[in-house]
Amino acid sequence: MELQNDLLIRAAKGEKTERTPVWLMRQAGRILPEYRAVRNKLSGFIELAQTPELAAEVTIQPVDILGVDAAIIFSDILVIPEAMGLPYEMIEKKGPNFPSVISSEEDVRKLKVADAESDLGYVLEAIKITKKELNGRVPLIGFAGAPWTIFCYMVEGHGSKTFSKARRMLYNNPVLADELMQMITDSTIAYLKAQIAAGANIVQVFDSWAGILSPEHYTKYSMKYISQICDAIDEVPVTVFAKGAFFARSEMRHLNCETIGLDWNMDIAESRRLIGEGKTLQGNLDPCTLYASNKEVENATKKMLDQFGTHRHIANLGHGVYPDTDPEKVKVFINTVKEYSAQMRSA
Ligand code: 1CP
Repeated sequence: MELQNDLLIRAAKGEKTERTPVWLMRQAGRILPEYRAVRNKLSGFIELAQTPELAAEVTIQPVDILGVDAAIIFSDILVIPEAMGLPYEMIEKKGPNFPSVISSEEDVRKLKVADAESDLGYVLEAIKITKKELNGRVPLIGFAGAPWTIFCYMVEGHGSKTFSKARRMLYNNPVLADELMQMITDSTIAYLKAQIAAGANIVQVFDSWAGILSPEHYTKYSMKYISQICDAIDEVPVTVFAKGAFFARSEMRHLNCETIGLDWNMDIAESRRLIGEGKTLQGNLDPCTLYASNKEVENATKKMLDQFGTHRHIANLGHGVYPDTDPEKVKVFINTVKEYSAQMRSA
């Protein structure tokens, strides 16, 4: 199936585009009343994610309602630990929780490398249905968590400001930490390849907890495994979004990936200098900008576009859209990107 709108893919590859493509991290399943209507029919997030027809429906909603240039498959990064043998639950208004966590060698022995087809078939099925229903309108983004971020949840059991249990293991049992992260990496590579085989046109690796590691540990425990993933995926473009890893930007220049995501703390010109001309940059409007007036959203978006320029940029927020954001403000952001970035090219 040929894509009618392939702006995102072309921008990722560094090709010329008529305008800057735009999508939002966490665009599905957060802000739309249409999403909540679907979700309220079910017991919760997990049931929705595991019901391929409905997962496909909420994946496509932002394309129809917001006009984004890509869909991202409705799932979560935590399906990988579950597929490895560590199930999670999603607690309403609180987030994910793992009833058991990994703290010893014995715990790691009980895990396995995920088998994408048998353990994550429901995601692959959702991708196939989504692709059919999208019918080539926009590309579909597949995704996974970076091994370090997944490790954080498997060791800590839930979200945390410091993830000090996870970081403690890097000091107290680095051999075990490496062993677990290698298993996560092998599972993730198999999973991303299966997403691509099912129809994902591009994949993104989310390293949401990159910013809590020291630069030294980041290289040793996160980049090491992200590099393996980038090297293993050659079928489609790869995006790496490492939130808070401002200290690792020059190192990211060497990753075997097409796009680097920037969070809103990262200066655009400085990032371009550090990362070089060889990569596309994605981002990076402060998600809180969308609480401002329409005029302010428009101005901030234009300023961001001016800073990135017309080449090798994918417009996005600097992290996921916040759940209480007004979808109308999201539309102002999206429409401003579309109109202003086209104008920039004809000026
Ligand atoms: O666009 C989308 O929303 C699509 C699907 C998607 C994605 C890309 C979900 C659904 N989760 C994710 C990624 C994800 N999940 C990340 C990486 C991106 C980021 O940094 O935001 C992370 C860290 C998670 C883990 C997670 N899942 C959290 C954060 C917990 C913490 O430590 O603070 C939470 C709250 C979830 C739950 C979740 N995931 C997705 C949805 C729709 C929900 C809400 C669950 C519900 O509806 O009850």
